[in-house]
Amino acid sequence: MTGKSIPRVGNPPKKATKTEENLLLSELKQWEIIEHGAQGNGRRELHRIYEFKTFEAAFQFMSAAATRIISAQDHHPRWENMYKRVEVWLSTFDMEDQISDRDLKLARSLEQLWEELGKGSPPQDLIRN
Ligand code: HBI
Repeated sequence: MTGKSIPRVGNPPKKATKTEENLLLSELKQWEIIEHGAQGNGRRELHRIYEFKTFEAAFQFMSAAATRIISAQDHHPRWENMYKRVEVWLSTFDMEDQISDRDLKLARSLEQLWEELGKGSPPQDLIRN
């Protein structure tokens, strides 16, 4: 590694406004905002749990998200896969773990991918031995 920081793709992140956050929550009903820290000045994250019919469907979603969305947007989720479930938390670490426009965009993109892949259905091309 040369030690140089990788230049960010696109414009620097902008802190999401309350209006922008509320619009997203009204559009994407499965998402919520988690606030850490007592006085509300701690980390804030968008949060969503995806439930799939099979592990393969869950893994296909993560793989497709990684190659089609996350790398292209240069914005990375904190996510956990447990069997048929993928739990996602989005915040911007370049902005002390606040919610930015990048998080809003990624949430919308993940939701679109969820729809495209059949809302949890198993992958079509899976051949069970
Ligand atoms: N992903 N969630 C998140 N937050 C960031 O601040 C962030 C990222 N992916 C890439 C990125 N920042 C780049 O700015 C740095 O890797 C250089």
